[in-house]
Amino acid sequence: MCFGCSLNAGVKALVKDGRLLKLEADPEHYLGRGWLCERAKAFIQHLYHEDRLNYPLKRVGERGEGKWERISWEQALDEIAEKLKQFKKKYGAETLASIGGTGRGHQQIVKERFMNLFDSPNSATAGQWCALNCYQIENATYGASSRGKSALKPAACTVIWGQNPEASQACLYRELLRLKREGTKFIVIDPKRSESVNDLATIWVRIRPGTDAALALAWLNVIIEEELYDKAFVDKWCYGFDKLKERVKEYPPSKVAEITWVPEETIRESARLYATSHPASIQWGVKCDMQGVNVTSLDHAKAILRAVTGNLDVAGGDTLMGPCEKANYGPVFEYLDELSPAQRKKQLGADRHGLWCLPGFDMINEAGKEYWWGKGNAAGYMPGCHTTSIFDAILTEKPYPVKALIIGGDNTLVAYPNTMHVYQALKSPNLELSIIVEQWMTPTAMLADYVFPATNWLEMPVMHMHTLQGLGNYVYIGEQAVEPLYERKPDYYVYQGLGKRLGQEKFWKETLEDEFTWCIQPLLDELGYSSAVEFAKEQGWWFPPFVEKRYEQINPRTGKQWGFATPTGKVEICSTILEKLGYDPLPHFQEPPETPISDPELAKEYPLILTSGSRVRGLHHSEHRQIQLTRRIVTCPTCEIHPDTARKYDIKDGDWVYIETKRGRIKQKAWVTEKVHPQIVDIQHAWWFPEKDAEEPTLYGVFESNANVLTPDDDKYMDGPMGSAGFLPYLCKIYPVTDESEIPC
Ligand SMILES: Nc1nc2c(c(=O)[nH]1)N[C@H]1C(S)=C(S)[C@@H](COP(=O)(O)OP(=O)(O)OC[C@H]3O[C@@H](n4cnc5c(=O)[nH]c(N)nc54)[C@H](O)[C@@H]3O)O[C@H]1N2
Ligand SMILES: Nc1nc2c(c(=O)[nH]1)N[C@H]1C(S)=C(S)[C@@H](COP(=O)(O)OP(=O)(O)OC[C@H]3O[C@@H](n4cnc5c(=O)[nH]c(N)nc54)[C@H](O)[C@@H]3O)O[C@H]1N2
Ligand SMILES: [Mo]
Repeated sequence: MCFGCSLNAGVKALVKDGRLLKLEADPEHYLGRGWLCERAKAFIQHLYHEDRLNYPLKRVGERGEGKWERISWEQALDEIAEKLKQFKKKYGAETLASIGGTGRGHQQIVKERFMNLFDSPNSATAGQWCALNCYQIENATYGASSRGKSALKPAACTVIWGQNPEASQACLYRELLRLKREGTKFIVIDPKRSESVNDLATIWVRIRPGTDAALALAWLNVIIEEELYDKAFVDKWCYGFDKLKERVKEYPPSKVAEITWVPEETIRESARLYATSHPASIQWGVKCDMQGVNVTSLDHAKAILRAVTGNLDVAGGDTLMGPCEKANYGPVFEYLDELSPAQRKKQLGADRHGLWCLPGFDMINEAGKEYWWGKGNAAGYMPGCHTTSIFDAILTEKPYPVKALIIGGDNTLVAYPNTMHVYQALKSPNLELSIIVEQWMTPTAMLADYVFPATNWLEMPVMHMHTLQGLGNYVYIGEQAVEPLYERKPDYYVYQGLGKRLGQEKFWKETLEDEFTWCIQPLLDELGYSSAVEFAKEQGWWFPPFVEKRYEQINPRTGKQWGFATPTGKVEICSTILEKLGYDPLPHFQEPPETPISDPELAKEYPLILTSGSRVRGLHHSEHRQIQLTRRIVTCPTCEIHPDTARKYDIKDGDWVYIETKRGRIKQKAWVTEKVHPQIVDIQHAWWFPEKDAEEPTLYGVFESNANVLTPDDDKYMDGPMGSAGFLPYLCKIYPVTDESEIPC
């Protein structure tokens, strides 16, 4: 089961005498069906690469100086546990915070368990910038996530919204191409003529970056005005439709055409195509979760679109998943109940971003507790603290100091907005202890005090994070292919090792395999397997039978119709949870804070619109820069510029250019292409250069081409309820790099 991204395609590993010889697609696996992407195949180089971290390291010089001493796991765990014990007594448990990245397996949830048992509410994750926004808002709206597997029946119309699956979901993309051939119509909403626009779009909605919430509201305007909605479903199962009806009057297509750059007729035509096709689905795309101040509104509006058109929980539409009945998932697995009431109140950012933090989570969980078999609702990783509040707390010591930090599976310096802010926090003497669990030395790891070497997915058993966290109703486990090399271990043993030294003995099992077995014990009992490892060998995955329109069925626990796992039992078009938290209960659109419209003065100096982070096939965020096979595909950081714009600024294809915002400047290589709009510059994210000097001031060139040198992280640019970042849109200018010595690679 490949962990190169969170799709987890089926892989066959050929191993001889304990050595991995070959990776190839598993032809029988439902995902990929015999096809494997370039990155997956390259994991053989990842496993044996000479730069992998193999032993625990302790810093002996200054942070960033690159002076390390190799120590044993025992010594590292003993020393850290002792320090944490003292910190807890001296400063309080809340002064330990943790950060995680694109969780793909167990690493995030075991860190969260450790934090709960340590009694700190301050666990943060990259999910803050990613899909967890959508999960949480959908949970608030209809009590589950609508990212179910709807492959059971093809959709008549699929909306690809802020997503380019050609690059980001390569092993599924061929399915979409097949559906297209078989008649599914695609609406692709993207400012750029992406590969997915080219290959799939029946209608390309070429939108101005960051204005999608206005488009969604205009779609609702058309659908309601033209009575294209499902009246029976709305009457029986929706709460607050009348208020929505009033709200969408503020968003007529004529007005929204001006906001979004999408012609009025295209708005109407696309809304009609979506609403009159049955079944229809709206895919998740991360660029909807990155639109700063509009994230909650946009994700809420998309959820409402699914509901009012009658596409919720129907085959081929957007099926609702919920967590896995046969698993001890999420809140149970991470012992959330052990976090004490007094400590819960101290969560960083909860006062400002209530839906993301514990207050919102508690309301969602309360509404879903009985519904989901008494085990509650989960949006994975949740409830997290607000991520950037950690850096503020380190630097300002307000509302209290953060003294210790554990980072696991995350390259914070490149992935999180406002690199300089992250850098200052990680370097700050206020931060007395800094730990990272990593597979490689990275710019972020260079600033840690202790580094633990982590295995990759070939060296450990792997369980899909959806199963573990309660994000999905299925079970999905992959076998270990080889023994861990050197002294690498799965992340589990860091948290278990610390936990055992800090009085958490009874909550940790002997091995990671035992934890997996416990997690899916109810399923194993039913199927007659003795362990998760046996299940992985014999079967690998399990899906519950698909029940269409669960809300109409009778719930055997209550004898009544299931309805939805929300406070009203209905789809909350007007969200009682948002209202209670003091936010607008209905979606709205706000002009993003840094555009030619909201800041015309700044636009005089920075006339172009910046977007960042479109996925590319050869790379996964900041990973794989060391690996020959993948680095050959994407050799250096690249930005996309329209030919007219290139001409205007005297830039030729292949030239290195500066991209500058009011916060800083970076360099990338220009790809002059008509894919992008003349007013937009689209840059790659997460760049650093393992081939460069590790030590400061170079720090692997982390400030040279990294998109997040250009992005801010203060609340002005963030979503209210969720605190999600705006990775777009910003104002920028571009100009050629003239000094050759400035070119980074
Ligand atoms: N190869 C590869 N695959 C990956 C990853 C990777 O790094 N590399 N990362 C994984 C992760 S964690 C994630 S979150 C997913 C994300 O993958 P996707 O959901 O596919 O998202 P992106 O590739 O970020 O962006 C997709 C499209 O959004 C468009 N876009 C930019 N701004 C806007 C806007 O304002 N509105 C709209 N409607 N569209 C806009 C871009 O032009 C781009 O074509 O990919 C996953 N898969
Ligand atoms: N400007 C801009 N910024 C973005 C985005 C964007 O589109 N634009 N996208 C955002 C999104 S959606 C996301 S999800 C984040 C991704 O942010 P990150 O998750 O920080 O990105 P990765 O580069 O995947 O970093 C993962 C790190 O974990 C390590 N790793 C991998 N597997 C394991 C493991 O099993 N254990 C441990 N301990 N370590 C492991 C890798 O070596 C790597 O250094 O970036 C966000 N940042
Ligand atoms: Mo992501």
